[in-house]
Amino acid sequence: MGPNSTSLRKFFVMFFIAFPVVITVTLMYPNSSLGLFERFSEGKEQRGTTQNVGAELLSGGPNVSTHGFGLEETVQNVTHDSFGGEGNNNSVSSRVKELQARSQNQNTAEGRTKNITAAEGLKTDSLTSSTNDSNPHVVNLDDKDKLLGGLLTSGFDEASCISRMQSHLYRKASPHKPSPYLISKLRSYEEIHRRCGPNSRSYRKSMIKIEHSMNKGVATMCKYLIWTSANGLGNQMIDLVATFLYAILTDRVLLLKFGKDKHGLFCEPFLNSTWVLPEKSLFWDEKHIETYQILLEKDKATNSTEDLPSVLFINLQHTRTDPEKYFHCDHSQDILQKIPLLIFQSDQYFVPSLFMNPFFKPEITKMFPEKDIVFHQLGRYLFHPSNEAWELISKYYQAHLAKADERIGIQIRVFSPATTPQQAIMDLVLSCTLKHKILPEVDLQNSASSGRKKQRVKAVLVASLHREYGDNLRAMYLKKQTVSGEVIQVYQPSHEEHQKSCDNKHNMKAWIDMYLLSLSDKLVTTSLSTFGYVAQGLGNLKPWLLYRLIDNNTSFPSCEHDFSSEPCYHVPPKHYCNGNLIKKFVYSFPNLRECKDFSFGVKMVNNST
Ligand SMILES: *[C@@H]1O[C@H](CO)[C@@H](O)[C@H](O)[C@H]1NC(C)=O
Ligand SMILES: *[C@@H]1O[C@H](CO)[C@@H](O)[C@H](O)[C@H]1NC(C)=O
Ligand SMILES: *[C@@H]1O[C@H](CO)[C@@H](O)[C@H](O)[C@H]1NC(C)=O
Ligand SMILES: *[C@@H]1O[C@H](CO)[C@@H](O)[C@H](O)[C@H]1NC(C)=O
Ligand SMILES: *[C@@H]1O[C@H](CO)[C@@H](O)[C@H](O)[C@H]1NC(C)=O
Ligand SMILES: *[C@@H]1O[C@H](CO)[C@@H](O)[C@H](O)[C@H]1NC(C)=O
Ligand SMILES: *[C@@H]1O[C@H](CO)[C@@H](O)[C@H](O)[C@H]1NC(C)=O
Ligand SMILES: *[C@@H]1O[C@H](CO)[C@@H](O)[C@H](O)[C@H]1NC(C)=O
Ligand SMILES: CC(=O)N[C@H]1CO[C@H](CO)[C@@H](O)[C@@H]1O
Repeated sequence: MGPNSTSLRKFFVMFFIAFPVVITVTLMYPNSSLGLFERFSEGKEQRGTTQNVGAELLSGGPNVSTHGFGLEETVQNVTHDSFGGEGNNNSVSSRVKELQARSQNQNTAEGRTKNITAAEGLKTDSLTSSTNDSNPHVVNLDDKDKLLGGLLTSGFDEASCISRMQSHLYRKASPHKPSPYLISKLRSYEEIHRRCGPNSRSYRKSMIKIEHSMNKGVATMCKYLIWTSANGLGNQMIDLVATFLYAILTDRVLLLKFGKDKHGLFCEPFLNSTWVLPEKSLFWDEKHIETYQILLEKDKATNSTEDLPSVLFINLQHTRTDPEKYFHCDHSQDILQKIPLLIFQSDQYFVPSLFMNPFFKPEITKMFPEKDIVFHQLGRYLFHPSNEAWELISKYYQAHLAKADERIGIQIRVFSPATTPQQAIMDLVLSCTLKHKILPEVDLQNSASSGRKKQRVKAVLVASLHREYGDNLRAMYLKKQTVSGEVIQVYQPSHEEHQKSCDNKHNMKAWIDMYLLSLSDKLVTTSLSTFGYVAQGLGNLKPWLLYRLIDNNTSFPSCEHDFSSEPCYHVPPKHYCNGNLIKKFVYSFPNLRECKDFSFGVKMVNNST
């Protein structure tokens, strides 16, 4: 263990004293937005949902005109548009055509060589108002950058997903190149998905076979993995990456049960196909489907894998009391491999459990020679903001963040608002950011003035359900100068007061917040928050993890710097495959390490030291 292990241990002693309190509080206030793992509670108040999100997003700081692209309008008028629907003459597709025409104009007018910085190049108007063909702001269309070093494939209709081609203009180039093996696995996955995915003949044939032999085994041309959602959007996204890795490892076609709450958030990631489970599929309904747990029991009792079902439901959710799932074990994987259709429900980043499997481990190692960037690679491969989301993200970025010298993301999640005074959280945030020089101290002698000429600007993006945190921080830096002479600008794109699930607009806001946070230079997140995990993973950022405050006791380090950008797997297996208890993960699995924000959790690291 590292030199900091003593202070770390203290940190966790505190944490686990606090732990039972969290659970008690969760039981006491089931309807507030508490919960151990980002459990999104259904907001009782629906007030916020009827507002025009676009306008709200763009009003984070100084007034910014919205160019009439409110989210309200776009979300309503998007059905399957961003999932590859065609021939839809609605406002979105016509706008996309317009954009396509413009981007072609730009390409021919400007050539492909000039430089662009996000700050200068993509002015707010470049996407929305009439584009000037002799515009000096140029898009660098080097394919290598655009395709993230080969991670993405070419051939997409660029206008259908503008973010896919523009994200590299907003994000620092990743120092982590995808390995040739990962690239080849992705290309062959795409091939399988095209061949076996919805609308293909193989899909129809295989599905008919499966549907007609639900409870008895059958061999099919193609195998499938259906993802179902659980918990909030952050949990869903980390789980989706893990599920996708499992699909690649097992040559299964990944299909998503995307409810209305997720329509219009993401582009299609797989060329010439869709990842959404067709509406007509029988498997939207999980009733009468055999479960993995029952299969395990049967297997134990009879020792035979003779009568396997052709559809199996597997729950890998985060319950700590469930019997061991043995999902990481060869024996289980041998059985699962024979079942043509698996339905997954999880809310966990279970990549480390795949790595614990001796068959998957060498594959994963070959795909990811750097083991701590699995999410960074697969997350950037899978998650591209839809055109509607991208419009809001890129405009917000250009209006507020692009011109700053440094961008700081602060994600504040209050797990137990009922017992945690706001001031205590504010103190925690300040203590962390000041101590680690993420933000400067205010100069108590001098009040704010614009004396100096060229001051360094730090833009702070606050993501929280509660607007007070952004407001307080902004007020603090408005009144006084900073000792460093830096100018601190504070923005908070959205605040919802309550977390909601099954709410499209709420998810859109959350996705925009996560994406904007991922564009930061430095990131401060709340321990255990999967929302933060997504941002850090996409952005290749090692976050400062705020202590997860549940009262106003501040006798612990306010935050710690994480050692990687990988999400934490909160509930790893507790047993070896022979049934013995795993006492110390790090000894048995040298490439796994305890998470800083949750000592029961693990994540992959490059080397075992
Ligand atoms: C910002 O907008 C508000 C109302 O939308 C208005 O009262 C205020 O004067 C505007 N401020 C600036 C600087 O334009
Ligand atoms: C879309 O609109 C164009 C003209 O605006 C029309 O020619 C075309 O048939 C329409 N397509 C659909 C699918 O409605
Ligand atoms: C692009 O801009 C960056 C930053 O200003 C600079 O370092 C780089 O050399 C420029 N590249 C070209 C091709 O001009
Ligand atoms: C286009 O850009 C040129 C050069 O910057 C400028 O002279 C012209 O007025 C611009 N036209 C429009 C419509 O913005
Ligand atoms: C994808 O579809 C387009 C249009 O049908 C086609 O031209 C292209 O070859 C396809 N790409 C692949 C890799 O199948
Ligand atoms: C199951 O198989 C193993 C080895 O194949 C054997 O040792 C064990 O006795 C069997 N158990 C049952 C219940 O048949
Ligand atoms: C927090 O501290 C204040 C004053 O120190 C105290 O009045 C309050 O009860 C404390 N709240 C909690 C939840 O411990
Ligand atoms: C804060 O927590 C520590 C460790 O549990 C405890 O020793 C201390 O008394 C607590 N302080 C307050 C004010 O509750
Ligand atoms: C811009 C646009 O097309 N808006 C339409 C969105 O859809 C509603 C009905 O669902 C229409 O009333 C709007 O005109």
